[in-house]
Amino acid sequence: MFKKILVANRGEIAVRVIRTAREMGISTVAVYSDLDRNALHVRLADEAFSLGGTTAAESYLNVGKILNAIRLSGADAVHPGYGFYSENADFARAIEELGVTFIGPPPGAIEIMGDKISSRIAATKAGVNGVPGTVEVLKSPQEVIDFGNEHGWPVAIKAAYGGGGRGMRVVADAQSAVEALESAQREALSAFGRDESYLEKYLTWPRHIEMQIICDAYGNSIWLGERDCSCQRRHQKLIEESPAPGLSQETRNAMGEAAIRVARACGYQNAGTVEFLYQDGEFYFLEMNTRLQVEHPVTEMVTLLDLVELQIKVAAKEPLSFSQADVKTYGHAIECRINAEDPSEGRFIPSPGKITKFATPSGFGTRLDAGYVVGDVVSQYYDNLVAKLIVWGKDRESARKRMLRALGETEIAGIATTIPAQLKFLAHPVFIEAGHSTRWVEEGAGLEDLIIKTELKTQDSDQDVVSRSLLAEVNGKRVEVKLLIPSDLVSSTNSGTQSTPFKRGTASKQRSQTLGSSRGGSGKISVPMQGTIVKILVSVGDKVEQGSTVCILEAMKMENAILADKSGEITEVRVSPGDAVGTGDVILVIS
Ligand code: MV4
Repeated sequence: MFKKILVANRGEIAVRVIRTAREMGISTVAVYSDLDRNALHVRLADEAFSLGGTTAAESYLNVGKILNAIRLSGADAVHPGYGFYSENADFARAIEELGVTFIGPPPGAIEIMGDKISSRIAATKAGVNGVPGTVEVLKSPQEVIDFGNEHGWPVAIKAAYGGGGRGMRVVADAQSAVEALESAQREALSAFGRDESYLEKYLTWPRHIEMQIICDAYGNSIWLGERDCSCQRRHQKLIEESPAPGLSQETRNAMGEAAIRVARACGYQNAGTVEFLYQDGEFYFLEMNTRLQVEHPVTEMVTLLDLVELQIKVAAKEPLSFSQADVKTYGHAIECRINAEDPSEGRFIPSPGKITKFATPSGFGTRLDAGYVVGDVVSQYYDNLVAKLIVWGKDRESARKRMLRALGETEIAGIATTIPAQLKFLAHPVFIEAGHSTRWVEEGAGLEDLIIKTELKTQDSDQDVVSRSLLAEVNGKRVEVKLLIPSDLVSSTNSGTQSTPFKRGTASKQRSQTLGSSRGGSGKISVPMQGTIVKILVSVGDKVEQGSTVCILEAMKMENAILADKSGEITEVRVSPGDAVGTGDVILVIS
């Protein structure tokens, strides 16, 4: 078994992995960016290494720095969590070259499943049907038209190297084919650096059901039941549950066996998830996620298995200690992803900031996997997942009521969260009957009249720290120690000395956010949230139409289009790409 695991991630998933490692008697190593110097995952780990930097690219995604931390720490295994390095075959190979185990699948399996065309071919070879479609790279829009005429419209154009719906276009008819293909390829190229695309028949009201699997190094492959993730918005899941409501045991068994065949077809090891679309009683292979997923706890709650423990054991070449027949599920589990987003009017606007209050739920069947505690700052530079609330109940209705109760106990202040939307979904007749599909949140959940009145402290009201260098002798060895001291401590006890202020986050400003203020038609275009300007699409002198996109703002890994609130001429542009902006800042003016 491993002696020391380095967790190459942050937030709740790093915390999740550290907890199980500790229970197994394995020592843990955290890594952290400058902003996460005192984050929960750092506090919980046995040791921690600074990566420096602020953005994910400067810190967690800096391969050189991570590899250095692995070497310095002496870790014998690395857990990637999800996101970041979890589906990066080159990273997996690079650490194996250091003689360190990657707690995840073989790099070759990551590669087969990372390319959606090759994963469709692998599934087909294994006798598992994907959605009817093609397995060749699209060459011309005429192929889209021919496919639609033969199999019926609408048709989905998908990026072979895509994910999360990016590079995907739904084509309603032959007339739209040319433009749809161009825009799908443009998006895929800018997001993934390559634009190979293929076709599928587009299913109009599917549910998203995925099957958890675990495979060891000796050919034992076991499925652990499914999760229904149909309650999502723009490919961001909001509520997941297991089992999938209304799925027959016969279909579940068939889906489990199909998932195992897909896994075997790519030589899979470790934990993985095979995604299916389910419509009219039929399921179709969609893609395979070669990582531990955010929503894995719902499977843990109904199977009583610790998936991280299983991941660590199979990565250490232990055989699975149970068989398919031993896997039983009990009751029903539901997870809500508590994101730092304001769901008012169904818009889910990122809401970074300092958590000034965090009353956590507890009680029977109630689990909270959080990456933050009160006083922590949710930064605009990382994803917006604050915590996951998972409940277990003897059946779906008990779990649903328990989730309503537990969400009701949860009080978070300083940032807006998705909780008000989740309370609405869970109480909605369509959700209660499990009549929802992947389009429900956007089209039928009725969030238009949801207004959250919160006085938000909209900036990282993070304290400054001052840096002090001290000399120390450790066992006679001279070492220079850098102390990072909260500036309020320094000024009250030791004012007047020289200090170097380090600003963490952007300047502190407090302003209440008026959502939708840019719709007033004043021509003073302000940003609705803290973020970074990615692109400005207009220059002084340009004429714009009301509703056209003038600027792209990135916040919490999401790109947000800022629209012109009236037609007119651009008279001022106050920002440039790369600028950090705060809520309410006026970025350009239309006269
Ligand atoms: C589809 C589909 C309907 N028909 N493919 C979206 C992201 C990517 N993982 C695949 N996605 C979809 N592919 C066909 N042929 C509908 C979706 C889809 C979806 C899938 C899973 C979860 C949420 C979704 C939300 C919208 C669309």
